[in-house]
Amino acid sequence: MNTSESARLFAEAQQVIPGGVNSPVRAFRGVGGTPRFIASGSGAWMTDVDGNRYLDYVLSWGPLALGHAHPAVVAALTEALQRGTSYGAPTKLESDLAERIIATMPAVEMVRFVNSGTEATMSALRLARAATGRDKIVKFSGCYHGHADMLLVQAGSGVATLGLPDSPGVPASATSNTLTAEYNDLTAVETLFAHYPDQIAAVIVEPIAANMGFVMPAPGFLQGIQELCQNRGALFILDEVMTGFRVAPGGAQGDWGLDPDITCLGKVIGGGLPVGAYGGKREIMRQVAPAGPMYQAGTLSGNPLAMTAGLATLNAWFESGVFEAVAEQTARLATGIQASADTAGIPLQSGHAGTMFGFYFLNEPEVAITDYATARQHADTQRYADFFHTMLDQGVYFAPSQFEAAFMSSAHTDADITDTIDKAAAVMGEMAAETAGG
Ligand code: KE4
Repeated sequence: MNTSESARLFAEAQQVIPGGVNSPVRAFRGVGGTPRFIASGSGAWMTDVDGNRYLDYVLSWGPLALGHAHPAVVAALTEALQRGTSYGAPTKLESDLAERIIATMPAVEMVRFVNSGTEATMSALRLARAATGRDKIVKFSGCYHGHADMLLVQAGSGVATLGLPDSPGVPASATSNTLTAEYNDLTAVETLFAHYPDQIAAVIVEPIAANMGFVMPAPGFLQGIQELCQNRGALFILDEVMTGFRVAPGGAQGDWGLDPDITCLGKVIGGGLPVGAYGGKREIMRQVAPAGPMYQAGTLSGNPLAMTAGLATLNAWFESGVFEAVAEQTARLATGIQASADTAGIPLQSGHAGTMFGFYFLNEPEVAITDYATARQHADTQRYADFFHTMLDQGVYFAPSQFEAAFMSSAHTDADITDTIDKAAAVMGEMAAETAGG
């Protein structure tokens, strides 16, 4: 596959942008090789600057539920653009999208829009601290909630991909109130509450740990956190930036009967434009300025183009049968990849929920990845990298990191899924032959 233009542009970009990218995981450091510079996207496909086409299972890390350049999104944005790009004043669009989210997410009664998932979680934690008068927060190793100082502790996603020991530049004072536990370890959370009585403002958790790969919550884990928070006077913050509208139309909270005090959203609700949101119980959200004293602001928050793209995306996403069809495709692909590995005798652990999925190549059979410690211990990152590049060279684009999830769109076809499974089965077969050959 010719990638000379990507290589040239990457060399140029590294002279003017740190690492040549504007978000670390894009640099392919988790898998090696040259990141592909993308020229365009259409439907389920992207085309790079060398003219290579890729079936896209990253979908901008989740936002593109409808795939690239969906006609309804393009038409809505084209029309909105004629009226300008930003007003710095309220618009009906913001209320429309807020009402759409409130109508769908059971625990959300009021919403504030921001410009990224990072802003959403950072603001949610400030709100929890304001609402409780407490300072400590609990997060889970390997979970990623954006790059706010207090959350860059044992973070997932790009931090995990690069194997960074957290981040320089984050002063101890910024993380001294951040407590961590292993994902799926409810006892550890109970211990923290016992050790820090009346000091924990909130527990923030991803409903699915999809920034360390793809780890499902153990039965009772999320409900247990919710009950602990309720009983100990802390707020339960569900970070649905990735899972919201992807795990189920009403998010993980809708599907799994959760009742978080605050929900963080992003990605799909912006349809590929910069957006984030935090929302929750009315009496909590009313503490946010200017209704209340907790300050948070943003020049482009609720931007009319982002609101337009989000509304157009959710309108199409909620058309009858669309979500269910994409969820079926997701299940077929995830189970197809698993079956291919099982047939070839390649140790692999896959998971899927709604329209998102993931898989780990394992460094030994019969082990289970249930948290960040076991992910670091048992994920075979070299084999993932080999799989990634072999598939990429055949025009299939998975995440350039073992510690990321994958996504499906309504633009992917049955033939796309079948072709991906066939290609994956061939790669697994080659891996098995190499292993047998010594
Ligand atoms: P952003 O600030 O990147 O919009 O959102 C941060 C965030 C918060 N919460 C969850 C659960 C998230 O998954 C994210 C961001 N996700 C990563 C992908 N794993 C963003 C990709 C990137 O950093 O380039």
